[in-house]
Amino acid sequence: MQLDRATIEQLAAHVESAELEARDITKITDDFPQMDWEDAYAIQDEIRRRKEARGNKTVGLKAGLTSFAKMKQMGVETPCFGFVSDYMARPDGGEIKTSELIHPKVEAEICIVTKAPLKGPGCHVGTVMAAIDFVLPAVEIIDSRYRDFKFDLKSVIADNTSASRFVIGGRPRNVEALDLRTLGVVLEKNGQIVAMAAGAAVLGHPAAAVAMMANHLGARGQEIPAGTFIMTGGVTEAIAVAAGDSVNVRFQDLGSVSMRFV
Ligand code: OOG
Ligand code: MG
Repeated sequence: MQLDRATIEQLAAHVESAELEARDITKITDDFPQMDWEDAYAIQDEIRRRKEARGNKTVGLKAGLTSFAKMKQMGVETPCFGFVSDYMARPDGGEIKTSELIHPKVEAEICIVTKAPLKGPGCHVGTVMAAIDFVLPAVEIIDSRYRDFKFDLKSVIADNTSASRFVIGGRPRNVEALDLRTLGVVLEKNGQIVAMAAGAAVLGHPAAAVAMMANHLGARGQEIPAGTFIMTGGVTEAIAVAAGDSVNVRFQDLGSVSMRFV
């Protein structure tokens, strides 16, 4: 680690306030170029601690930048990991208030809930498949706190990987009934198809994103408990939305997820 504890806490407060007040900030690596990966995750952990201390429950984990489309869009080459809190959840078919957000984008994500703990190192697609209780679809609304949605990987990790809102919809299915690689996803905005992909867009298999997450957490002495909701990352590039937009995502075999931005 390059940053001391006081700086980690100060940066966590800085980035989290930007989230809660919906105002953008310059990316933190501009001011702390020496920041390393451990610092970045330590800032994210401190944001999580702040939210939990305030009474917000952590209700899921997320992998980000797991598809080539997303990596290309954001100019990075490595996935990253974050969490989602209870207050970020919105109902399927509901409204998302853009006044609470800076410059939201939507992403279609194949999600799982685990029925057994996953502890890296050594997790792979097989380990993950054996630990999946069921699969369900979601839309993540990401909202980078960084100006013009421009960042580097360390800054975005410190910003809890742009986590902002999420909508779970469709219907849960047993993993045996699905082929997660060929599962098709069609993203519509205002009735027009704007992006589509299949599950394999995520690291060749969405379970690979979960394996990578388990190995990442294992290296930090943590495990993914049974019963964890995990978002495996946007299958296509993220689509910008504004007040007045409607989004509907159709997931093969899993139903659809929709929302309206107001
Ligand atoms: C980082 C978060 C990416 C995903 O699913 O790829 C993410 C970002 O692009 O702002 O959640
Ligand atoms: Mg995402």
